[in-house]
Amino acid sequence: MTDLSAVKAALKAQEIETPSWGYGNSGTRFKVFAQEGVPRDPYEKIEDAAQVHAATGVAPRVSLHIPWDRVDDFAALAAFARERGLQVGAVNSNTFQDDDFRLGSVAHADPKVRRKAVEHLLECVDIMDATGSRDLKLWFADGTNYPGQDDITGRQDRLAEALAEVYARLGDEQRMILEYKLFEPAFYHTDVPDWGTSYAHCLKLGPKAKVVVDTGHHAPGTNIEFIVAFLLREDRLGAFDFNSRFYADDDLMVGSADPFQLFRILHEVAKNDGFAPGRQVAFMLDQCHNIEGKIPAVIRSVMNVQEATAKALLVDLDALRSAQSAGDVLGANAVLMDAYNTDVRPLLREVREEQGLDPDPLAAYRATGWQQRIVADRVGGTQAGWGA
Ligand code: AOS
Ligand code: ZN
Ligand code: ZN
Repeated sequence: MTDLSAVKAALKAQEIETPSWGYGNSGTRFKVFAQEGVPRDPYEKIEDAAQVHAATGVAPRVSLHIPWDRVDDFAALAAFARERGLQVGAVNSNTFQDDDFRLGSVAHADPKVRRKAVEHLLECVDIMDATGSRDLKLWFADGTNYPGQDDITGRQDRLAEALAEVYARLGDEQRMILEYKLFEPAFYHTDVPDWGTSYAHCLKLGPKAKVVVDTGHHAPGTNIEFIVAFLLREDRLGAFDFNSRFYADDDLMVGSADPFQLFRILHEVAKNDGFAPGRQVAFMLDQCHNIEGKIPAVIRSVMNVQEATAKALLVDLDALRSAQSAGDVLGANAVLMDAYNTDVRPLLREVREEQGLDPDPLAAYRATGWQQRIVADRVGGTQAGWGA
């Protein structure tokens, strides 16, 4: 039997990190639809993230992205966040939006370009020092478009050298978390295309280097929960970038395309003790809300993670293990499906009430009037967006 009070305690202790860029305008290469009330600077993004935390109670951290969130005084930005009950989460680097990085950044053939990329990553660690952030989150767009364009192994050597220099700069409590992605923007080969490549680099670097699993970064049909189970077993799962995809890196709301996959992933997390604070797995969103309202979409995403987590925590692990050891294929599968098919919404409403929160976070947000206020107040200036 599952212990319901332990499930509730785990749900109350869960922390989901939201991305600063999720509050800004975003789009596709076809069109960015500007929305009213969108933040004009990093301070306003933090104000919006604070609304998500106030409504849900489980979103106390916001990831920054440099240079999109560059400010003069990062310590002041972190203090502004703390005054609103938030901490600065991961610092995301950007080595993909500068003309110098056309042929790559840390894996580029030209040492001058590599130097520029490494200096940017080192600056991100300075920002971590100033904000108290624990995680340097690295995603590299590096790769090639055509066979023969560059030397694949040479690029691995350059990548490894750059990572080692940045790793050596990390403080004792800081980590480097390395994200992989199958393709895009490079279309022939990518320098960190899969979890195995990321894992191999992390192993060489040391224990402060861990892998980031972005749920939108795999080939169709990839068994993501296997990757999660493997990385947890090796203590190399650093973080999730949660989002949903139908085709490629769609960055849609987590749990919207395939809630069953999210449940299977979180079941592996629960079974392998990945929710324990000591495991230091960061549960981040990496999403872009191109056509839907941004703050409500982030709230909905947080709720989707909570629902999948609740179902994963409800799996009767004793019953599952005895069915597994008895070779009871259908019985074991039924244990999992029983948990997945449970309507956990009443349980989550109860959990929120026990935390002194509104049982309906979206209604709670609507009742604040924040949306009307930002639409009225945030006029003028340039609205922040993905890439701005
Ligand atoms: C890119 O595809 C990756 O998912 C990155 O994690 C992320 O979207 C980026 O760092 C935000 O710029
Ligand atoms: Zn990502
Ligand atoms: Zn992505």
